[in-house]
Parts: sequence; structure tokens; C-alpha cells
Amino acid sequence: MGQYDSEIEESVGSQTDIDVEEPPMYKVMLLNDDYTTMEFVVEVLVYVFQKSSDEAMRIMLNVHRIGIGICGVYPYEVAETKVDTVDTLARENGFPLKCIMERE
Ligand code: TYC
Repeated sequence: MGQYDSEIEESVGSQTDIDVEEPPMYKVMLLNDDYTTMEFVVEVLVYVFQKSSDEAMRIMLNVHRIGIGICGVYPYEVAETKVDTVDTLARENGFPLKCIMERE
């Protein structure tokens, strides 16, 4: 077993079976709070998660109403970098915005 312990796909129809391991994927989620401005959350979604303005607004309002929302699904290191970037930007701007990741 290699670095990942996820599902194994078998190739079909070839003489040599090749096991292809899919990397585990991680949901990156924003949590609501009462202090981070809506504008900042939208900026984060556009800048860090490459969302369009409309999609960023939709995700932000969803998190605001429901309490949590998915920003994207990525391999471990990409997800970790996005969580760290959000954390750094939030702290630099004095907001308590929380971003977490969870294995799918
Ligand atoms: N609830 C915040 C407000 O009313 C906005 C907000 C939305 C904060 C999403 C965090 O992940 C968040 N200013």
C-alpha cells in the first residue's frame, strides 16, 4: 500500500492490471461567526477559492444562514494550504473567521 489507503481501481481489458490509487479528498468549509464582515468572506471565497462574485455571495449567505458551508473539495495538501491562507488572512485583518477541513 502506498501513501494513500483509498479505493483501488482496476484497469479493465488490458493484459496487465494496473492498480490506480485515488488520493483521498478533503472538504474545506467555512464556519459562520458574528464578527467577520460579509464583504471579507466574499473576498476570501473569490481570492482563495477562485469563486465568481455571484457564487462567492451565494456561499457566504448560505454559511451565514446555516452556520457552515463547503468552499471546495481538494487533495490534502491543497486543502491544508487553503485553510492556512484563510487563517492568515483572517488574523491579519482582525477577523475570527474559521476554516476547517474534513476527509470526504
Ligand atoms: N455572519 C457574518 C455577519 O453577519 C457574516 C459571515 C458569513 C461570517 C460567513 C462568517 O463564514 C462566514 N457579518
